[in-house]
Amino acid sequence: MKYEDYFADYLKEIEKKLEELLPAQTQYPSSIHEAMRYTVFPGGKRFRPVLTLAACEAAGGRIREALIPAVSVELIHSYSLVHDDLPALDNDEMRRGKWTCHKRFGEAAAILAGDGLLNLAYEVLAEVTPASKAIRILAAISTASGTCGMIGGQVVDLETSKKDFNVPLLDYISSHKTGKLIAASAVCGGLAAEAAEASVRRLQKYGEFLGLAFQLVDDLHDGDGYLHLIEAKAVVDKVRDLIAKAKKEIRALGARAERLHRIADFLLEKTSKETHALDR
Ligand code: GRG
Repeated sequence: MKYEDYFADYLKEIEKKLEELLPAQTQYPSSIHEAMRYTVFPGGKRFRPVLTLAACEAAGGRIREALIPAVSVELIHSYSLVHDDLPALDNDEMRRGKWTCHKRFGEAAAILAGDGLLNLAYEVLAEVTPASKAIRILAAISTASGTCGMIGGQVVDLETSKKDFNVPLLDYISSHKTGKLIAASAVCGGLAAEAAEASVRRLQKYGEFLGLAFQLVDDLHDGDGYLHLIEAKAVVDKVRDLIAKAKKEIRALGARAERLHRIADFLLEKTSKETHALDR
């Protein structure tokens, strides 16, 4: 079964919540709300919020308890893409088959739309109850997105010249730039379910292994990153090893973690597809 079909129920709830929480395009000042909505809809895979919902179920919670945190991580992800596409960073013109936010609305508007999405991510978390739960989720997301997380990874990536890249450094960059927010997505599901500390730690480890694997698969797709340093086969072996470790971490959560296993399997299937593409 395809990812979109297997997670159709999650995806429907995520779209509904995003639609509900993003200010209407007509809301004054409408230009920024238009740019924010342009960025979020239509979305990509919604990998991170799907992960949050699956982690919540794996920890014994109901998905409605994790919807706000799930949407919050997607908003952070969306802001990071808008800012990463800017001329000062990656200078990309296209994303998800359409103009990037700054190409469509101009640089100033894209900077502000990214800022708007980032702030909205935390604003919506204020609705989580009880407040003690909201604070733990907020701490997990903000730490993962900050300078010792996603932004830190991006900084090291920017500051490293091509000749200085090596595998340990790339592991740092990938596990921070990409892995931290993915790990936080899983952790937030556990926190939303008010899971025991041991389960939250398992979700964290699972998310870290999965997050690094996610970046490696992205590199296989783009022919970038690790592929400049090691053979494609070694990248694939590394992904397999990370996925095996991720799955092992959640074994103790039992049958409720079925969908977390499926997420890992989907990433593995994508790896096989990318490898076949490289072989051609
Ligand atoms: C905060 C200025 C600033 C930058 C943050 C992490 C980051 C830097 C930007 C994100 C851009 C990027 C290329 C990250 C690598 C992770 C990655 C593969 C992102 C694409 O995520 P997908 O595949 O995208 O989940 P969709 O389109 O499915 O949402």
